[in-house]
Amino acid sequence: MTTSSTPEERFEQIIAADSRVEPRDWMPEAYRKTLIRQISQHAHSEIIGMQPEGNWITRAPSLKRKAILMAKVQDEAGHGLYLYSAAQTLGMPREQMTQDLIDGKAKYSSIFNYPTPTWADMGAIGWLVDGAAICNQVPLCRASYGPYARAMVRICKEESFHQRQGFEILLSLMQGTDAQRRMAQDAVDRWYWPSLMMFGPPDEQSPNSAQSMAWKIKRFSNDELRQRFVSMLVPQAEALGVTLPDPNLRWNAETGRYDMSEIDWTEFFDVLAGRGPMNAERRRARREAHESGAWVREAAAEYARKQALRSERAVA
Ligand code: BYC
Repeated sequence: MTTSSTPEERFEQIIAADSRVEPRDWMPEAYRKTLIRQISQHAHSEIIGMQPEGNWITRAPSLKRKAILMAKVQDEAGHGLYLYSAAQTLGMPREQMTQDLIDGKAKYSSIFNYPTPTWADMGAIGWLVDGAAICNQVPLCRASYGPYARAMVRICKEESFHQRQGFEILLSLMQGTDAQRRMAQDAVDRWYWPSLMMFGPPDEQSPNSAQSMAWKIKRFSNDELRQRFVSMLVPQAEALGVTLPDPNLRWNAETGRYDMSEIDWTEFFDVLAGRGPMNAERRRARREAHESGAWVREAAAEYARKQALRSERAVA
């Protein structure tokens, strides 16, 4: 790299070399904004994503299931924290992100606006939602922004465990009674289409994809990742003995892709506009948790103040 190159040129060189942009590096304002948008939405998704499963911690069918579910929900809190920290390296204050979420100004994944009425939903979320998350997020481990890519490496390791625990819940149900098999199939029927929507709108309606791919934040388009996900699901559904609820789903040897029915994009855009079955409830619960946690933030700030005073005195 020549020392005479401009900051713009150095940025372009980093991207072209498949290297990492770090917080100290100059970056275009639009690149910074895109990252803040995507990373903060992702962080919010992890935090809101704790709610549908958090609902089942007290009702898990055994102590072992309860411990596993609690660990998974805790992992999601951790993912949210890594991602908020990554967004903070771009100059976005954490308080601002939290406030935007509570005020309904910030987006989070559409998937978390659906209810979880049965235990089988924990299996379907793990298998389908975490499965979709893995397909979407493994390529993000190679995202061009260093702190995001590094956070994703750890997140993806944990997501693989999450997906396997969901698969195993469904497998146990499918090996159980008729009622349990029906419960598992019903959950798969309800979560399949929303999980396909997680990848975002079709490529021709995705305003951010082209630029994000040019900047190597996204490595694959929304539709490409959706196809990969379906290819991963088909053999797993067979192993489980569940039916994916799409009568038109079949392998097309000519195109080398799966043919599938049209996704109901009206439902997706309705959920994004705040009209999903659980949107209001998710935001209400997040706001209440934030308000009732005020004393924890105050206590932590006071503790930090006292620690700082103590180390100042020790130095003096
Ligand atoms: N839900 O131009 P596009 C998880 C928005 S966490 C809501 O394609 P982009 C997990 C999009 O933001 C799951 N909004 O956008 C957690 C954009 O709106 P704005 C979250 C969506 O960014 C706990 C507009 O639609 N995963 O897996 O190029 C437990 C146009 O879309 C959605 C991530 O966040 C959606 N599904 O691509 C278990 C991964 N889809 O911002 C699991 C990181 C699109 O212009 N994010 N929108 O107002 C990404 O990979 C990308 O941001 C997306 C969208 C593929 C989601």
